[in-house]
This record gives sequence, C-alpha cells and structure tokens, in this order.
Amino acid sequence: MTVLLGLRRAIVPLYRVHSFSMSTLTDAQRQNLLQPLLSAGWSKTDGRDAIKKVFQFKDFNEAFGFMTRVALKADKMDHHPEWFNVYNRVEVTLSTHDCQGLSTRDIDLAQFCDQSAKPFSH
Ligand code: HBI
Repeated sequence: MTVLLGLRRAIVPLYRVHSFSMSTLTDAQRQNLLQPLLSAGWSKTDGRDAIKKVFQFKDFNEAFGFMTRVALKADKMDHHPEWFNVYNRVEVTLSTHDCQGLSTRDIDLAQFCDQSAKPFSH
C-alpha cells in the first residue's frame, strides 16, 4: 500500500509537468511571462482570457509564409491559433481551450509568432 502511495506521489507531478492537464497562468507567470508580450504589441482580448496581435507584412506572400511557419509549429505543439488573414494582415488570437484561458502554451506560441515575424518587420 505504501509503495503504491509512493508511486502515486512520484507519478502525479510528472503527469502535470507533461501538461496532459493544462492550467491557466498563475499571477507570477502573468507578471514574468505575459507582461513582456503585452509590452511587445500583444493585448488582452475583451471578455475572455486570451491575447491577440495584428501582424502586418509587405504582401500576401510574406503573410502566408508567416502563417505556414506558425501552422507547422502549432501542429507540432498540438496547440492551435485562432486567426484571420486578409492579404498582408494576420490577426492572431491565442488561448488554451482545454483550460479556457491563457496557459504557458500561449506564451510559447506568442513568442514563436514574434520570432517568425521578425525578419519581415520593416
Ligand atoms: N489549441 N489553442 C488550443 N487550445 C487547446 O486547448 C488545444 C488546441 N489544439 C489541440 C488541443 N487543444 C488538443 O489537446 C485537444 O483538445 C484535441
């Protein structure tokens, strides 16, 4: 019995770390991880725990190149953006549906979006 309890104590945190169960950002994570994104052009959406940013490119080719890179990353992460594209403009909204709010996955994907758009910021 004690062996089983010990095993449980060892496995449950591992399960959480591997984020099978995503949880929303803590206050400290909002301060340390979210705040820098809000200073870099991301903003909180009205009425839900999500962030959004508009990326503007030279033309459709650049915009779709950005979307392709983000799409491949999103697929690898199994974490998908809500987005809207018209010609050279891409509106990206990030939130984690599994926990109905912002998680570290949104932080990671937002940082990836910024990195991917960097070569095109004129
Ligand atoms: N994308 N943004 C976002 N949020 C999620 O919770 C999410 C996702 N893509 C796939 C996914 N969850 C899967 O874990 C399942 O819900 C299918």
